[in-house]
Amino acid sequence: MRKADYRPPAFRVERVELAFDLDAECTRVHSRLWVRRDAAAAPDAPLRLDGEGLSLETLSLDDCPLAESCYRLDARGVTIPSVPERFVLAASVRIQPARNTALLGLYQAGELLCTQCEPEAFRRITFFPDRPDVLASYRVSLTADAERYPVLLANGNPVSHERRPDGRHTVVWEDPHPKPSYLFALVAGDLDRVTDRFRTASGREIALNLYVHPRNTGLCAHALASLRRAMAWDEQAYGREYDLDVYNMLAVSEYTMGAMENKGLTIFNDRRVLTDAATGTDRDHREIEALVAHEYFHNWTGNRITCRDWFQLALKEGFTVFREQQFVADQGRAAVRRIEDVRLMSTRQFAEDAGPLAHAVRPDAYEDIEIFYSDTVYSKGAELIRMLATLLGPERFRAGTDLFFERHDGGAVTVEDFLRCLAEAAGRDLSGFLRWYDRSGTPTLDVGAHFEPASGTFDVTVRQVPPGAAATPLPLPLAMGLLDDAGRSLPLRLSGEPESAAAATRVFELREAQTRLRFVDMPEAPTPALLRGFSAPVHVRFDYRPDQLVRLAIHDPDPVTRWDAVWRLADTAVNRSLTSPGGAAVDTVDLETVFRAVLDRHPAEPGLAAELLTLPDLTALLSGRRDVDVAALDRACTAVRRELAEALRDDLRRTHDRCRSALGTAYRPTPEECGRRRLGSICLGYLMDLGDDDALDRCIVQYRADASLTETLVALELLCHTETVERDEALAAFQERWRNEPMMLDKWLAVQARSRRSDTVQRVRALAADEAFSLDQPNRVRSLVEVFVAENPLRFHQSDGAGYQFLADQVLALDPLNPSLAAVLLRYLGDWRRHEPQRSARMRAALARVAAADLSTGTREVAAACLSADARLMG
Ligand code: HT7
Ligand code: ZN
Repeated sequence: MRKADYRPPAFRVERVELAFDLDAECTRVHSRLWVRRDAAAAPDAPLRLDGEGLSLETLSLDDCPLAESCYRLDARGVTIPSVPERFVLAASVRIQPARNTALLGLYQAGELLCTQCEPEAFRRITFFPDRPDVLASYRVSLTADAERYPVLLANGNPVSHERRPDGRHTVVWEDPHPKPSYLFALVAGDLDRVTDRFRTASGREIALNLYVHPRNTGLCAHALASLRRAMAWDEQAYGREYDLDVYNMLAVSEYTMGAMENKGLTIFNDRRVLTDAATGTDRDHREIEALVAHEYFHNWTGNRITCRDWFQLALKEGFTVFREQQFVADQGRAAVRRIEDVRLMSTRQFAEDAGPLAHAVRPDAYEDIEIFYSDTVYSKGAELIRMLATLLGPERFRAGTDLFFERHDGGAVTVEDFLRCLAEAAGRDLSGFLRWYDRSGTPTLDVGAHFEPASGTFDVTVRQVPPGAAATPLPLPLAMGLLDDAGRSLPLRLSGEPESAAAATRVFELREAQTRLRFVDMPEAPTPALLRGFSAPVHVRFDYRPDQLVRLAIHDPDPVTRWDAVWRLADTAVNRSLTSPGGAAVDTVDLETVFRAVLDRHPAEPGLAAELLTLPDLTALLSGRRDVDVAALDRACTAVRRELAEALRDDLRRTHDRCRSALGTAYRPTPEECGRRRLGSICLGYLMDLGDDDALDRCIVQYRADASLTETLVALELLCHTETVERDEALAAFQERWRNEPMMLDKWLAVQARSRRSDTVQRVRALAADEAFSLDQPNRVRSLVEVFVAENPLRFHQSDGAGYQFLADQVLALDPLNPSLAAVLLRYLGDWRRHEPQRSARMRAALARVAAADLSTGTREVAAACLSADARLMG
């Protein structure tokens, strides 16, 4: 599929009526589609409907059954060569939810039946033009056994409920808002409902329902409270109200991704929505709040206004991630969330953009769109919207989004449509910005600076080096500041500007390949804080002196700049350690200075302090390097951590104690309390690197105190790296305690998958072979296999290649069952070129073994891209 080949649909579907006879073994779907030929289409254009894995029973046009000679059925759909201008097409098909292991379309999830249709799985439910630019209103009738499936849900508002004499019942739902087929959903099962209410700004009462397995009703309060906050926030920040009478959510255990924003019926992976004080960590609470909000925000960015085609995916995902980021920031987590986002960008997304799976935010072509649900589309997509918001300023950005919502409500649109609204509302030309969407790779800003003491001028030259062969520069906002030697902000004024222009942070719009900024009134050579807040998704190359980085890390008013300075110092220390002769002490004096200052100040900002003390891990260090020996890199990293822990032992112990004692007895996931727990955990981690008895005792005490799940799991994870009896006891106790709680056993699997111990691959293999583990359960696979390959680079890349073999085996076993998840996992073998020759060859061999098998389209596409000579995905 190529972006350039887009053609509007020849036929529109104005209304859809679906009647489901639900049964796990065999479900019958009767559809009636009100179809009309598009005015611009050729009068003899045939009708083509997508359909996969459907057993067609009957097909009729305007109530006349169609003979087999009147249509052509193939593996991907049906073609009816001759149809009138307007007609009603009715079809009856059979599908088998219980046999659907791909978890796409209608599938059996434990005792439930539920759906996942994005991006192209509605065609597994019935014949339809399954593309996002065909929008219709839906009426859905669900009939099922009343005892087995007492709850029957679909999109929209409920219309009627009728009991039948045969023990079955029928519920009808009507969704008045035209929607594309990927937003269709239904749910059937024996579910409990936990309810809440929300009154919109215009005074409408909305019923909020979270449907769960009856054992989980106590785990819903946090999600519902998060939803209410998100609804209120969207009204205030974007003027967007909810538009149905009910907002239903479902928590399901068998789900490949995190959640899906089906209109009025969001479906969540249960572990991404259910929690309470006993079973949820701080991170779970934080991520649930963000995901519930994300799915809710899709109601306008994605649902009311959708994408014209799947190349525009970043339009809904990038904008929605950006809105989610803004919401979380407004919940008192601005600094920590921004650092988390920048960390993701500068490790995972930059690596993706420089590796074999690099693609534009709006790719040019794909075979299977599912593999483009990537960090580039989601996170870089969000950064592009953030740049636009920065360039326009809050008022003009809001005027632009207001115009977008007003003009395109009910439409299926493109990135160009969005940019046009912003440009019109702001009265400026944004056409150059489109290049950001259509180009892959990360630009670099090469920055030079020169201070002239006699005139008090400071010249900063910024040269943009575009990625690859691209020549035209990309327009971007550069937010910057200058600090004096004492770390105070200096007012920034350019030569020729009035005094009133001076400000501590200025945003400069860079449009040219090279920009020169001459700052005046500088009392001394300042330290430049470049790219404050990560104002653009670029690399910044500037020859910082260590004392400048220390100054920025301690004093800059922008948390991201502080964090970035720490990472630059850490990178230098690790490089020094890598090249220093074996056993020689590593010089970490600069980092020690910063860490001391951060620890001194921590009561005011524990969450930020924790982020600043978190050094780049192996994955982050890997991303900017070539010819890497992971074991050597790990030794260098560990040497730096130990040196710091040795030098700061007392401060770390004191902070660990203080953080724990400052916590209240009742669990509260507030930013302050989460910050304290995180800071305490970071300190304990450094102390455990020393491997002394005091650290081990602290860890055991923390584990046994069981004060909060966050602290207990941190202690368990740290114990898991050790060869101690306490480790075995703690793991056994945790498993026994949570024997009947799959969500908790997932956490138990994950801590073992992260273990640094040399027997981890064998352990992970044994856990994968255990009967409690099943490839049918995406959450088990993610907790064990994905955590191992994504979060344990030391053991995944162990030199004998056992980690690679394990992953290849899992992908091969998984692909026939759940190709979406198999393709996600295979990506972790993609970056073989980055490693030293021996690992590189073993990694490539594992990849080639997978590629040689008979694979699903998406997995094959990933394998081919990772092995291809030019090492790039299309786009
Ligand atoms: N829009 C949703 C994407 C999604 C998905 C994609 C492919 C396969 C399965 C999937 N489940 C959900 C999620 C979101 O961004 O909110
Ligand atoms: Zn989304």
